[in-house]
Amino acid sequence: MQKQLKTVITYGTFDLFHIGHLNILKRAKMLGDRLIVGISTDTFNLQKNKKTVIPYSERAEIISHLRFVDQVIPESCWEQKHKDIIQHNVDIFVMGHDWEGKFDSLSALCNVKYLPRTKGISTTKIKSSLKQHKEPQVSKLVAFSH
Ligand code: C2G
Repeated sequence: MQKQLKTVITYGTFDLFHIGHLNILKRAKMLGDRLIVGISTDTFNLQKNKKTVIPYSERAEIISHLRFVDQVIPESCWEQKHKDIIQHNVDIFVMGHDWEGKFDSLSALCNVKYLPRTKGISTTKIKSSLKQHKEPQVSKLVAFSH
Protein backbone atom coordinates (compact mmCIF):
# COMPACT_ATOMS: atom_id res chain seq x y z
CA MET A 1 0.00 0.00 0.00
CA GLN A 2 1.66 3.22 -1.19
CA LYS A 3 2.07 5.91 1.54
CA GLN A 4 -0.11 8.96 0.79
CA LEU A 5 2.31 11.87 0.03
CA LYS A 6 1.60 14.86 2.23
CA THR A 7 1.60 18.23 0.42
CA VAL A 8 2.41 21.47 2.26
CA ILE A 9 1.85 24.98 0.88
CA THR A 10 2.97 28.40 2.05
CA TYR A 11 2.96 31.88 0.54
CA GLY A 12 5.08 34.98 0.75
CA THR A 13 7.01 37.79 -0.93
CA PHE A 14 10.48 36.49 0.06
CA ASP A 15 12.16 39.77 -0.90
CA LEU A 16 15.89 40.07 -0.03
CA PHE A 17 15.86 36.37 0.93
CA HIS A 18 17.06 35.88 4.51
CA ILE A 19 17.32 33.23 7.25
CA GLY A 20 13.77 33.88 8.44
CA HIS A 21 12.49 32.90 5.01
CA LEU A 22 14.77 29.85 4.90
CA ASN A 23 13.65 28.69 8.33
CA ILE A 24 9.93 28.81 7.62
CA LEU A 25 10.34 27.01 4.28
CA LYS A 26 12.54 24.33 5.85
CA ARG A 27 10.11 23.81 8.73
CA ALA A 28 7.11 23.79 6.38
CA LYS A 29 8.74 21.02 4.33
CA MET A 30 9.42 19.00 7.50
CA LEU A 31 5.66 18.80 8.05
CA GLY A 32 5.12 16.80 4.84
CA ASP A 33 6.66 15.26 1.73
CA ARG A 34 6.13 17.98 -0.90
CA LEU A 35 6.41 21.76 -0.45
CA ILE A 36 4.71 24.23 -2.79
CA VAL A 37 5.60 27.91 -2.36
CA GLY A 38 3.29 30.66 -3.63
CA ILE A 39 5.41 33.73 -4.35
CA SER A 40 3.74 37.13 -4.48
CA THR A 41 3.99 38.68 -7.94
CA ASP A 42 5.24 42.27 -8.27
CA THR A 43 1.69 43.40 -9.11
CA PHE A 44 0.19 41.63 -6.09
CA ASN A 45 2.87 43.19 -3.87
CA LEU A 46 1.63 46.62 -4.96
CA GLN A 47 -1.81 45.55 -3.67
CA LYS A 48 -0.11 44.43 -0.44
CA ASN A 49 1.53 47.90 -0.29
CA LYS A 50 4.90 46.12 -0.34
CA LYS A 51 7.67 47.73 -2.38
CA THR A 52 10.01 44.90 -3.35
CA VAL A 53 13.69 45.28 -4.25
CA ILE A 54 14.03 41.93 -6.07
CA PRO A 55 11.65 41.26 -8.99
CA TYR A 56 9.29 38.27 -8.97
CA SER A 57 11.28 36.32 -11.59
CA GLU A 58 14.45 36.40 -9.43
CA ARG A 59 12.60 35.74 -6.15
CA ALA A 60 10.96 32.70 -7.79
CA GLU A 61 14.30 31.51 -9.24
CA ILE A 62 16.01 31.66 -5.83
CA ILE A 63 13.22 29.79 -4.00
CA SER A 64 12.83 27.18 -6.76
CA HIS A 65 16.49 26.20 -6.29
CA LEU A 66 16.13 25.37 -2.62
CA ARG A 67 16.49 21.59 -2.41
CA PHE A 68 13.47 21.27 -0.10
CA VAL A 69 11.13 23.29 -2.34
CA ASP A 70 9.28 21.09 -4.84
CA GLN A 71 7.23 23.66 -6.70
CA VAL A 72 6.88 27.43 -6.99
CA ILE A 73 3.63 29.08 -8.11
CA PRO A 74 2.83 32.79 -8.54
CA GLU A 75 0.60 34.36 -5.90
CA SER A 76 -1.37 37.05 -7.74
CA CYS A 77 -4.28 37.62 -5.32
CA TRP A 78 -5.41 36.96 -1.73
CA GLU A 79 -8.28 34.72 -2.86
CA GLN A 80 -6.35 32.04 -4.80
CA LYS A 81 -5.38 29.97 -1.73
CA HIS A 82 -8.70 28.10 -1.71
CA LYS A 83 -8.31 27.07 -5.37
CA ASP A 84 -4.62 26.24 -4.94
CA ILE A 85 -5.30 23.97 -1.96
CA ILE A 86 -7.90 22.00 -3.93
CA GLN A 87 -5.95 21.96 -7.22
CA HIS A 88 -2.69 20.81 -5.59
CA ASN A 89 -4.38 18.46 -3.14
CA VAL A 90 -2.77 20.29 -0.22
CA ASP A 91 -2.81 18.69 3.25
CA ILE A 92 -1.17 21.47 5.28
CA PHE A 93 -1.20 25.27 4.89
CA VAL A 94 1.65 27.01 6.75
CA MET A 95 2.33 30.68 7.54
CA GLY A 96 4.46 32.54 10.07
CA HIS A 97 2.58 33.41 13.27
CA ASP A 98 2.40 37.10 12.28
CA TRP A 99 -0.54 35.78 10.22
CA GLU A 100 -2.07 33.94 13.20
CA GLY A 101 -5.80 33.51 12.67
CA LYS A 102 -5.91 35.27 9.29
CA PHE A 103 -6.32 32.08 7.24
CA ASP A 104 -8.33 29.92 9.66
CA SER A 105 -11.15 29.65 7.10
CA LEU A 106 -8.86 27.37 5.08
CA SER A 107 -9.11 24.77 7.88
CA ALA A 108 -12.29 23.59 6.14
CA LEU A 109 -9.97 22.32 3.37
CA CYS A 110 -6.70 21.38 5.09
CA ASN A 111 -4.61 21.61 8.25
CA VAL A 112 -3.73 25.28 8.98
CA LYS A 113 -0.48 25.85 10.92
CA TYR A 114 1.15 29.12 12.05
CA LEU A 115 4.83 28.69 12.91
CA PRO A 116 6.89 31.07 15.07
CA ARG A 117 8.74 33.75 13.09
CA THR A 118 12.55 33.87 13.24
CA LYS A 119 13.46 36.65 15.68
CA GLY A 120 15.71 39.61 14.81
CA ILE A 121 15.49 39.49 11.01
CA SER A 122 13.10 40.95 8.45
CA THR A 123 13.29 42.48 5.00
CA THR A 124 12.33 45.85 6.55
CA LYS A 125 15.26 45.53 8.99
CA ILE A 126 17.67 44.77 6.16
CA LYS A 127 16.45 47.79 4.19
CA SER A 128 16.79 50.17 7.14
CA SER A 129 20.28 48.92 8.07
CA LEU A 130 21.36 49.44 4.44
CA LYS A 131 19.97 52.98 4.59
CA GLN A 132 21.84 53.80 7.83
CA HIS A 133 25.00 52.28 6.38
CA LYS A 134 24.72 54.60 3.37
CA GLU A 135 23.98 57.87 5.28
CA PRO A 136 27.25 58.11 7.32
CA GLN A 137 29.33 57.85 4.12
CA VAL A 138 27.26 60.59 2.47
CA SER A 139 27.58 62.84 5.55
CA LYS A 140 31.38 62.13 5.71
CA LEU A 141 31.70 63.11 2.04
CA VAL A 142 29.64 66.28 2.56
CA ALA A 143 31.68 67.20 5.67
CA PHE A 144 34.89 66.56 3.70
CA SER A 145 33.87 68.73 0.74
CA HIS A 146 33.27 71.91 2.84
N1 C2G B 1 8.92 35.01 8.19
C1 C2G B 1 9.43 34.38 9.33
N2 C2G B 1 10.38 35.00 10.05
C2 C2G B 1 10.85 36.23 9.68
C3 C2G B 1 10.34 36.86 8.53
C4 C2G B 1 9.37 36.22 7.78
O1 C2G B 1 9.02 33.26 9.68
N3 C2G B 1 11.80 36.82 10.46
C5 C2G B 1 7.87 34.31 7.44
C6 C2G B 1 6.55 35.08 7.41
O2 C2G B 1 5.81 34.86 8.61
C7 C2G B 1 5.88 34.46 6.19
C8 C2G B 1 7.08 34.13 5.27
O3 C2G B 1 8.26 34.19 6.10
O4 C2G B 1 5.21 33.25 6.55
C9 C2G B 1 7.23 35.11 4.14
O5 C2G B 1 7.29 36.40 4.70
P1 C2G B 1 7.10 37.66 3.69
O6 C2G B 1 7.98 37.49 2.53
O7 C2G B 1 7.15 38.90 4.51
O8 C2G B 1 5.61 37.39 3.18
P2 C2G B 1 4.31 38.25 3.51
O9 C2G B 1 4.48 39.63 3.03
O10 C2G B 1 3.98 37.98 4.91
O11 C2G B 1 3.24 37.59 2.50
O12 C2G B 1 -0.78 35.55 1.21
C10 C2G B 1 0.26 35.56 2.17
C11 C2G B 1 1.23 36.64 1.86
O13 C2G B 1 1.73 36.50 0.55
C12 C2G B 1 2.37 36.59 2.88
